[in-house]
Amino acid sequence: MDELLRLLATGEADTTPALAARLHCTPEALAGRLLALAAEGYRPQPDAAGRLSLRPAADSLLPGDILAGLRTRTLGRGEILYATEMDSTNTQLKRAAAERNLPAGSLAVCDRQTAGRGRLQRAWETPEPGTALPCSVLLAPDLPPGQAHLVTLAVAVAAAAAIAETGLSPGIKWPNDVVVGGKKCVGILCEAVATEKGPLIVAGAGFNVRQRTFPETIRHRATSLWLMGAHGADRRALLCAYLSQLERAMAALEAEGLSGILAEYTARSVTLGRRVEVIGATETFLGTAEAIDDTGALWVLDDQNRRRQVWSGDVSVRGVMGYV
Ligand code: BT5
Repeated sequence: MDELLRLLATGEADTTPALAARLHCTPEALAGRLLALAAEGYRPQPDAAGRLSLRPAADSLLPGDILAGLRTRTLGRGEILYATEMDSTNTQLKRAAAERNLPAGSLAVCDRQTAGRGRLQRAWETPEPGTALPCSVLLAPDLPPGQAHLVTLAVAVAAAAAIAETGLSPGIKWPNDVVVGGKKCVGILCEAVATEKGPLIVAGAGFNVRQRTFPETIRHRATSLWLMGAHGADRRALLCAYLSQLERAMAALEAEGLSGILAEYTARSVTLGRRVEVIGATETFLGTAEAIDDTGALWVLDDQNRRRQVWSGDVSVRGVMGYV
């Protein structure tokens, strides 16, 4: 990121003469650089003492504006890849991480995805520009071998906690759908990427923020924060809250394993205690969801009274996301 922009965003900026001296440029050159930033959409403003800092516009996802709102130590503080339109933030961040040495904590974010991806080759819809928050974070989790799949549960906890900060009451449908009012508000897709530093994880989350409507095919199971009543939800504020929550949840996961986040996860669960249909690769069965263990597996008491451990697959929960 441009050094002037970084100084303005992190509140280290000063008066224009002091800034020019710090950046070793003339006041005229500094004025030109400030104009160029304004043309990109940034709004540097002086305080009473003439010290310049960024005043982010509402809902702006410009990298400098994101940096100005961060309260994290590492997440969001690597590179920030931003474009109004991307095919998929996961695809872009995976490619960049594989091609160059991106620091962990790097972020990809856009206003609109043209080829957003769900699990199992399904599509993730973010058609209207500026209403959704598709974002991906590069993580280097310090976890024992075989536990990387737990990251997705930490992402769900963090996304739900960030939404709770808007005043709504989100739930988590096992393993990683975040729902509000029984409809899906966030989809999560974590993928591994091979880098020079070894395997890292790209944690993608698509938040539905300001959509007023959804395509016919998903209307019965999708919602947005706006539709649930959070009319003031701001995508940049939500992103910054999410990154703080993700840093906290990942630290707890790394320190204590799943038990570090399990109480919070189960408190938000809309799956436990409910009738479920488990759609596996080889069979489908009905039962009641009873527990989530510290490996992240779901335990279901099936209708033949057998306790069954479910590792993956799709689980429909009665009353949630259009399943009746
Ligand atoms: C997911 O898949 O829920 C994971 C979605 C991850 C999206 C993020 S956005 C940032 C990053 N970049 C990407 O390319 N992906 C990640 P799955 O559980 O397979 O759910 C997909 C299904 O959800 C679709 O088949 C639709 O039925 C439904 N769906 C599609 N778009 C939706 C939306 N905007 N809101 C709610 N449901 C949606």
